[in-house]
Amino acid sequence: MGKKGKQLQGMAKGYDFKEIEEKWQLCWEERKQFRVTEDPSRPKYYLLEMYPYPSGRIHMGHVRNYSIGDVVARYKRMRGYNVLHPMGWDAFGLPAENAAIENNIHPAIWTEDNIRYMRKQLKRMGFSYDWDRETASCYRDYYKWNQWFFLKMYERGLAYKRASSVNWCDSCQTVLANEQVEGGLCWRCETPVRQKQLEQWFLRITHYAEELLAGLDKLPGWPERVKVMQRNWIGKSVGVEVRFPLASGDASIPAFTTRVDTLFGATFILLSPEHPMVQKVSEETPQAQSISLFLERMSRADKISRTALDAEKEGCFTGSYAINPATGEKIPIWVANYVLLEYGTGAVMAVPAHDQRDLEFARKYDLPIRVVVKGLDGGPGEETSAEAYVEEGLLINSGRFNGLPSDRAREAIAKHLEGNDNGKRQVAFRFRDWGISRQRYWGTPIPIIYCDRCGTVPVPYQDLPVVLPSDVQIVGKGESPLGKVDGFVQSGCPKCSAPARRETDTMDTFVDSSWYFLRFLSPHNDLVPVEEDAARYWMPVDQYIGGIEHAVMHLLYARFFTKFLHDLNLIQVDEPFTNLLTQGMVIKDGSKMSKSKGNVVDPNELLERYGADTARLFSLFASPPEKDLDWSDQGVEGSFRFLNRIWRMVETYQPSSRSVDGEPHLEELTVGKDLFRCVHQTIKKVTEDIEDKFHFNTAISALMELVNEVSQFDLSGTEAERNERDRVLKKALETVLLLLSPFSPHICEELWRRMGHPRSVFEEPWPVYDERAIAEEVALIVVQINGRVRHRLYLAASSTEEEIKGTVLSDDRVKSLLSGQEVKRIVLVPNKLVNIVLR
Ligand code: ANZ
Ligand code: ZN
Repeated sequence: MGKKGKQLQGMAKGYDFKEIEEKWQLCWEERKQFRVTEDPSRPKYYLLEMYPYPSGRIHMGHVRNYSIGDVVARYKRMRGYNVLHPMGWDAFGLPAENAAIENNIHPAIWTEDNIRYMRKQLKRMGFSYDWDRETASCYRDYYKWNQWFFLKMYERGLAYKRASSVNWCDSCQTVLANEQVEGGLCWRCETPVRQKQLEQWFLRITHYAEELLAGLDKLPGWPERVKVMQRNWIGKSVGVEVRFPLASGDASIPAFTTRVDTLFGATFILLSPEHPMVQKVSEETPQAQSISLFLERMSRADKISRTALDAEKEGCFTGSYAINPATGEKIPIWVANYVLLEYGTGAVMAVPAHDQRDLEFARKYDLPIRVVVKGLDGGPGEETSAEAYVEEGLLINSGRFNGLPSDRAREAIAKHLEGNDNGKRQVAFRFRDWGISRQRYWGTPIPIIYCDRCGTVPVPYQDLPVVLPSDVQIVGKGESPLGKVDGFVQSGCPKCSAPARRETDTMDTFVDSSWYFLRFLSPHNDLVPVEEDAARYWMPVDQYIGGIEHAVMHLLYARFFTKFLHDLNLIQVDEPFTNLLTQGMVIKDGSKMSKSKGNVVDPNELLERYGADTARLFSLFASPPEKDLDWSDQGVEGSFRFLNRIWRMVETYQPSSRSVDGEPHLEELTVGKDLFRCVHQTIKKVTEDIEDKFHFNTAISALMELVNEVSQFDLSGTEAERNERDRVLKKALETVLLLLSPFSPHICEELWRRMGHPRSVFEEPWPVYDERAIAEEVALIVVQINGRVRHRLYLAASSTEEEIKGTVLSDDRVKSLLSGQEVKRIVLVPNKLVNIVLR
């Protein structure tokens, strides 16, 4: 603490950033400079950064994320795009409720206070948002549409309720998604997670499984690793569902396998402890007692550690048998800890010779092991070893399928099973439907009413929104807080008007963030969630920027919602984000900045001491956006010094007495060519670095080099030379300001005006470079016509004879001199002279 206090104290010496930044923020705001509307005459660019949770104050991660986005937004505007750059608040969620419990403050007030404070902070950073589009997901005109989408899904069978075992945190008293369980612990409070059965609402994201997979192939602008994570999460497997009749003959157990080629080696069946058949196959057997003890124990174990690859395999015999449809043998049915109810059919045909987990299980309980695949090159033979042979190979011990390679055997056995009605080809997905029920207050009420007579009744559309009541006691214990608000729970049945009960669960807040990018397009329209014309114009998001921690859930849910809204004909696109940038973390002293590590730098301190322009510049300069950013006090100090240097340079710049208006041209220059070349090289470099994957750090380096050149520039000479040099210098200074303006907007805006420009620097076009000026070596070509010197041209020294002739003949001046006369021949002295001989 003491260290931090010493380093970030008082105001740094230098230009008066405070006054300048306030001045321009106010000006931009009053002029509503970044407000946009649909304009078909201009190309659109939708730039979006992940909207923040209003936790209280912004952190360095926000500063970085939003600085990256703001460079792109300002740059694209200067390139002539109509840029939509909105900001809002992911305002529902648990911390508001925790604050309510701890500090006895209402979540709505806590959230509103936080939003007010963080909005001020973002404005102090000078981000160029269209603030007129600001919205927050806790507003009823926002969450009304969550409810509307839910009802649309419900009508189509895409929202449904079922009992399911959920991850439960006793401390947060809430259901956790699998992804919110880290190593068996709650991601927020690190309490061990346990399993609990609850009636839950689900969204049928699996309905879109194939589309969500296929869509990834149409997203070249996404990082490969994010696509890989999504593919793995979806987890598509192609296999066969094999039917194993019970030996008792009165039912059968389907089991999903990707290795039906090993069917002859299936020597026992495994059921998940939660499998509905367990009861039936174990009752009235001598094992009934031990099975119920085993199930009891399993219900207390958490699923994640139970099914971990290295977890001890545990099981219990049910006392019943099934028939292997390939061999006709009776094989025992066991219950095993590592079989999941939710995957495939919740039952496994165990092939211990070729599956490592089954092998460990068979060894432990002394169950038969039969090798049915051997390596192509002979490989392991009939003997089993410590390791299961999991590779493909040639079939043995498999009756008439012997000798077939695994892939062909899978085909043949699948066909055979299908012919006898003993199985069917199946595709299984590892990911599950999205459980959205939360037993929480601060979220979107699920618009459902339960009536004793009519059952589950959706709230009619005209009754939306189901408003979250504000008079609520939040104690953090027991059932959903809404359940205790009588005025909310008691309601009339929309169908029969009898007294009925409202659903008291609220929605997962990931529902809010699954479509907020659409709400920004028409945030104040109360009749539709998103206006069709606005969506047609703005969608898809051209560039999305956010943290890698959202690679799976948020981005998958947003893609799911987009596909659903596309199918509702609300929007044309079926993928929301064309390009995705996942920025790295902010690191200090070797670990991620976090409260628990005590290595947090508060952006406020940075703003106080150095100002927004320095904070932005540092976070962009310190590393490329996708990499982690290592915090360094010297780096901040260096960025500040750089801005001060520019400040002094422009402030001390005195235009020479003669007018220096107009762009200098390469052709006319006799002095100052090196700086002129450097200016154009820098334009090229900065432009390409921004365009090409946002290499802001190298762009800023190039600007620093240009500033160096400027500071060493010699203005002496004859009056004519001084004037010429002065024009180059002015061009250089202006270019620095234009190129730097997306990074450090306030200082550039101020200096731009001080140089005498009436317009905002952000209304200027982005500078373009002259291809000839950046060629490393430039040659002066004297153009003669019939032996008389008529013109001079600069050309890249590396130009070929053909290029030189082409450039000379297409030069406007030369063309007018020739005025259509026929050229007899051209005499060329490379890099020196072109003589055009006319007839
Ligand atoms: C027999 C077999 C033999 C299998 C063999 C594998 C190797 P992927 O590829 O991830 O889709 N399985 C099926 N349902 C399961 C469940 N509910 N819980 C745990 N395991 C389950 O995995 C498919 C394989 O996982 C299936 O293929 C099945 O084991 C197992 F040499 O069937 B296999
Ligand atoms: Zn009713």
